[in-house]
Amino acid sequence: MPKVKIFLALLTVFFAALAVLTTYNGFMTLYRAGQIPMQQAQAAGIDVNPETTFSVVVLPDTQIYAQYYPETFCDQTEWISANASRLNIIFVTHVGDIINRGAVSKKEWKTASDCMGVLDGKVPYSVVPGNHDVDVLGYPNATFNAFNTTFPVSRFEAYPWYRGNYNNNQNSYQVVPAADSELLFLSLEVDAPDDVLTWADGVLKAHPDTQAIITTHSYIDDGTGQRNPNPVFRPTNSAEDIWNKLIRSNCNVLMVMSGHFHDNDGESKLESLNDCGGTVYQVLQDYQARESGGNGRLRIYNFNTPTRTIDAQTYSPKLDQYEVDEDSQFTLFW
Ligand SMILES: [Ca+2]
Repeated sequence: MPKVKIFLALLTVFFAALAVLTTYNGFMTLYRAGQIPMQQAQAAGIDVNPETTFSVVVLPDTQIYAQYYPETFCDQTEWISANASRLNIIFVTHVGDIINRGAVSKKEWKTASDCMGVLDGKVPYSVVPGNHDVDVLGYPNATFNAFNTTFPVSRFEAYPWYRGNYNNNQNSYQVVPAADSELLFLSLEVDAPDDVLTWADGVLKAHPDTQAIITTHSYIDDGTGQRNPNPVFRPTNSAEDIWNKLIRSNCNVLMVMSGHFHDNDGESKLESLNDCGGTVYQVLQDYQARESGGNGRLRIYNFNTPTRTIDAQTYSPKLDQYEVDEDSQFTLFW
């Protein structure tokens, strides 16, 4: 009898193992075929397939961390660095308002340099000035010398993905491999003046077959859900102007990332048709008005090539928590 029991026990273990293996293999087959969203695969503990999937991380306004919670700022980039391989993070784009108090705050710039420096040589990234990243807060004294000293062109120009700049590093663009293609990232200084838009137009037109993601500090207002009709702090171009003068006619622009506004909960997205009838996703993420300046919340966009989906996730490395309501976790199509 004991032999029978042992046999039955072994048989049970065998079939249980077979069931697990079959389920796992089936899951993997579907995932590799692009039939399972990346976030479900991640939840199942499966690394992404770099041939078909990749991630872009957006760092929203870090100004409150730079002033009060420097460890939260570094938590963000250390988490990105630690997960760059697992999530195949191809690029990190900071939306501006990196620091809070302008040039009086050398300590904030040091924090910004140190925390963004975690990514140096590890993950390609861009920074762009917001209205707080000026030497003296407010117009007309706004210059960006401290920004350009902290994040000079020389900090990036040796990287093959850093392709160009305008007004020092206030405006820059990068091209990175993305699965079987490439993506172009274009960062534009807050309230971009006409000469900046002329430069940006040239960059986009020089890469007509490369999809582009633009980052600029002030764009979607979460109070209205629309593009801001006014510039933030100087008499140059508003978000609506940037849409009309630059984005709508350059049909390779896929997304626009922004921060700055936090009238509601700092999250909003707007879909607009460009002049070719294609959809442009314009997304706001800014958690600075939340507890502790946002607790390090960042936005992850998981691109899946076979399904042409972009799964957005909002995550706090500090709390190890995802925000999963509909304006924080959603799927786009590209
Ligand atoms: Ca939310």
